[in-house]
Amino acid sequence: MFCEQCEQTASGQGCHQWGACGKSPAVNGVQDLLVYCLRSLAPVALKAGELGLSILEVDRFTCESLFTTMTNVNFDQRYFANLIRHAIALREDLKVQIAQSTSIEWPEIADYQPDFTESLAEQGENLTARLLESAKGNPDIFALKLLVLYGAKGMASYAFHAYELGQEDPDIYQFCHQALHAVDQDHLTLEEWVALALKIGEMNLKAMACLDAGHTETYGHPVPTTVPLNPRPGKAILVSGHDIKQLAALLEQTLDSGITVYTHGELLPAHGYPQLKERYPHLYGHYGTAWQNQTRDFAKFPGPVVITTNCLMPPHETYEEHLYTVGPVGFPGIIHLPTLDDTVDYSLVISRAKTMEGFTEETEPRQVMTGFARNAVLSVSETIIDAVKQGQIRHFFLVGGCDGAKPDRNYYTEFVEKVPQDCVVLTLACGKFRFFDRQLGTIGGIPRLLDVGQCNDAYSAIQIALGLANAFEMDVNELPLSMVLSWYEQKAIAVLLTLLHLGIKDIRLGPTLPAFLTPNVFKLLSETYNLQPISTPEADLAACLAV
Ligand code: FS2
Ligand code: SF4
Repeated sequence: MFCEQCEQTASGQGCHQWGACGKSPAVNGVQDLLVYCLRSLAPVALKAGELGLSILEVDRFTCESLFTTMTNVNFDQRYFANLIRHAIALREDLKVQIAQSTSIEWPEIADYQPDFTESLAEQGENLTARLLESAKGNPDIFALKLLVLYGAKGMASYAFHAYELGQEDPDIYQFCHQALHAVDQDHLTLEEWVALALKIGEMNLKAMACLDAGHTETYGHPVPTTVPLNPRPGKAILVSGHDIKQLAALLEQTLDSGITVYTHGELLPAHGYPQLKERYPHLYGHYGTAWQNQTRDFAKFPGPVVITTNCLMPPHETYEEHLYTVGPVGFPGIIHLPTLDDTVDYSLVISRAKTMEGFTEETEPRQVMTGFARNAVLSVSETIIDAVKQGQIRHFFLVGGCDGAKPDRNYYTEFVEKVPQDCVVLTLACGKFRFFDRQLGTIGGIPRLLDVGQCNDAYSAIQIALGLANAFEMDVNELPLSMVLSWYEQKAIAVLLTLLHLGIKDIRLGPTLPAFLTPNVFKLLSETYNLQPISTPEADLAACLAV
């Protein structure tokens, strides 16, 4: 087994025996085989697109499939076996269609055929072993190939979410196939690989813009919203992951049921969407913190739990019988909810909630705020600009990104705690749960801690930065703004590439640097963008404020 795609990769050296995320070598093998089959589909899809054939199904399938191979999404071998079969079937069908208008000599990979009578996991492992062998001559190129592949997974996941909300861009799909096809190219130079990685950043910005449009056109622009952290007595359902459309579907199906719906993890920002707030009063509060604490949070929750996207951990026996997955998420033995007429049917979850105890007692009120997305922040940009000009706000920090179990992630908590009183912290994604309930007060009526949203809302944070730069009439790199980011999985890689594509400099990245980047590749990025690893909260704060 070989996997290096996330921050918790074993000993910073790659997972070779078993995934630190709980992924078995067998699941890793079928995931690798699926990615190989998507790579074999890519040149055929590109040709079909060139010929004007309809490939929307292939486009969507490719993005959803890539999403399933991301960290903490799906652990079910049978699910991957089905996707592998489907990838080959789609490819062969396209070839037949193409043959009707032209004759093509396909590259070897486009004729690859897995042997479904043998172990698919072993076949995937063998293909990855071949890829690793070929990398020995040039580790820097291999690092950039992985950067492109992992970045493409992140981009594909955003494109998938956007598609669910009715937003699609053929350019993103086409580029996704190009990026997958590139992994098989051995003639690209280092500079060309870097350019391709930055192109992922560019196309990921488009994918995130589509997703933002999907969210805001469907549910309205988020507004600042107070969210209770204390449960209220009554039957309860907990929804985790990022998928707001799935949350909305569950809310619709539980309307007038008397069941209270709580968000978990990255669904906290859902409370800020007007169309959800107004229509669904039973969308009440938030329960628990970041994904890596789910075994504790889910075990205590007195109702069923639905996971809509990453990050799923291997479930404990204390809650596995009332845990449910939807969409691309899966785990063997855990019920995957059926879809009827394009909508997930939550009746199993609802009936389970009715048989479980629910919350029985009032607890002391606690609350947090969310909903400071681009519209909310930029609508008060004049107040913000005045506060900066009058010296009330000295600096902005974007402290955002993923969370994880490693103790060195305490850096981010300490960093926020040490931010001086005359500075504002913008945050997003699940890393915020280390400090999201801190009472940091306000400056001239502006809260000092502003939750922009999920990791999926990185687009909103970028628009805030660009909007402020525009209002101040300066380059974004001249703003009194520092980005201190935490990464964990492949969406974070795609977002980092977007920030680099936008020319944003001086980003601090942690808690560790990606294991798959070689020192040479990182040096190249740091020389161009002054991308740097985090050091200590004190030293980094001082350096940011000295500029
Ligand atoms: Fe957090 Fe996990 Fe959001 Fe990442 S819930 S680390 O995959 O997507 O951020
Ligand atoms: Fe290891 Fe991360 Fe890959 Fe899981 S996803 S096997 S933890 S590198």
